Amino acid sequence: MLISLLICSLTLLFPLGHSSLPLVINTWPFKNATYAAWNALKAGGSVLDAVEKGCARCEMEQCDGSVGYGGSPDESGETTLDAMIMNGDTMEVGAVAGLRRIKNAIGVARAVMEHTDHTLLVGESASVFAENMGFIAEDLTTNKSLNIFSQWLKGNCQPNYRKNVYPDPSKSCGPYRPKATVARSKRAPHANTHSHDTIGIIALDRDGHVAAGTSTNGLTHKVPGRVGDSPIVGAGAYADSAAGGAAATGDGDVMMRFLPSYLAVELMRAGADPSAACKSAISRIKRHYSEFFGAIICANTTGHYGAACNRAPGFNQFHYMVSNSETDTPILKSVDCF
Ligand code: SD4
Repeated sequence: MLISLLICSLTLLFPLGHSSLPLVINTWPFKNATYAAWNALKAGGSVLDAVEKGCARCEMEQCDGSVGYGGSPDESGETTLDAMIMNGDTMEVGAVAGLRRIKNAIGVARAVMEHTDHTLLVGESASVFAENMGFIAEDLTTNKSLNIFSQWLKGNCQPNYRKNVYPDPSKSCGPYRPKATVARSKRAPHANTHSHDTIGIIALDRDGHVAAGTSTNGLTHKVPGRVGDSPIVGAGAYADSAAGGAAATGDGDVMMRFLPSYLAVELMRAGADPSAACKSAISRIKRHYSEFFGAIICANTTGHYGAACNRAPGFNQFHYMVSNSETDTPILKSVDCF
């Protein structure tokens, strides 16, 4: 009796048609974010609401220390945030990069989309915009981020994201001066699975409306002013209700050069299934950066989904979350990297 009631109410909420729609899929095992996005859809919210709520949950919970306040202090010790949201119906996008003092980066990204004609606001000016829109200004530093920063300073500022430079000999770190170029292969890789865990979400409703978004605090010890892939349209995420959605995670400095989310969506538009589209987007990067750290999730308009990741030292498998009308609850998925 209870089961039939449940099936009945689920059917009312999500009438049958596409068996696996609605769908929420997000990078990494950020289950509470999946719940938040899924519950937003179930409550009658839009796909944009789902993406926003999911990312915001991670920002609040500081998912893996890689999303939200108090993580990834830059070279000056400050945490800054990158986020974007895309409406696959209208192709509108709102994004922020290097956002200071505001915890709810995805909320500000949505405000950029809904209350300006712009696509991307950056740095201090993005924060002033957010404050003007009523977002609360707070210190994003925590004891944890202070500690990461001071440990790094004590270690002579290594590792960092500088290359081909000499530190000032009278100081433990910058200012830096250029030195002769060294081969790329001689540089220590700076990206690893511990410094990269951006949340990327794709949401589809039962009518096939698609939205996608991301939120991250970027890279630990990044050069202040550095913007990663996450707030860049087509790099961090992409959505088109005529084709599907994709979201990427990993070494944004490398990945953004290839617009992997855009590529994956275009491949799905051309008929590739989501797993193949994800794999092709990763392969394109791999050709140039065989050991890059990164992964991507993809979903098409019928609710089929997939993921792919590049095999890199210490990264053999990528975990992501899915919730759809078949599961009605977040399910952990994994894919072997290739
Ligand atoms: C960046 N891609 O800023 C982001 C970091 C990340 O999982 O974790 N992605 O490069």
